[in-house]
Amino acid sequence: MDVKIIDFEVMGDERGSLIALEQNKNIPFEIKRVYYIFNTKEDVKRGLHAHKDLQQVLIALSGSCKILLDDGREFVEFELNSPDKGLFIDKLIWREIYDFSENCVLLVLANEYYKQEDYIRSYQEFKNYIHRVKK
Ligand code: T46
Repeated sequence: MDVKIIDFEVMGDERGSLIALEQNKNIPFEIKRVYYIFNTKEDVKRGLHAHKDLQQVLIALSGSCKILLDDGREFVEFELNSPDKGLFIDKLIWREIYDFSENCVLLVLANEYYKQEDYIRSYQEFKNYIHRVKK
């Protein structure tokens, strides 16, 4: 599955820590959009969609959450709980995000502007779509 954890270099000194994110360096694409998810209520699931083209990197700047990824063949679950780890998610992967801690701030870097038409919001439609494009 085209997903991977990226370990960011922490530039720490006696004052604390700093991480720099740079497009086409430790972020494997050109960054066109940044958004963050916070104040997520208990027992809420976010995501529940796939993207036709979008690539993203997710970073839990604070707190934690879990992410289930599904490329139509296999499932993999990650827990994000550290600001020095990013989760790269390629296009055509169904995602569900849950178990947000109260203090979770999830930063997302994306390689494209927001486009509603890039979303596949039905799981059955996702399965049909990947069957068409991947055969
Ligand atoms: C993803 C997961 C990790 C915008 O207007 N611009 C934006 O860039 C985004 C991402 C969202 N919105 C609006 C659309 C909705 O009215 O913000 C509202 C909440 O978005 P959504 O329901 O898509 O949020 P999530 O958390 O289910 O999904 C988001 C991203 O949409 C998605 O690409 O992978 O975070």
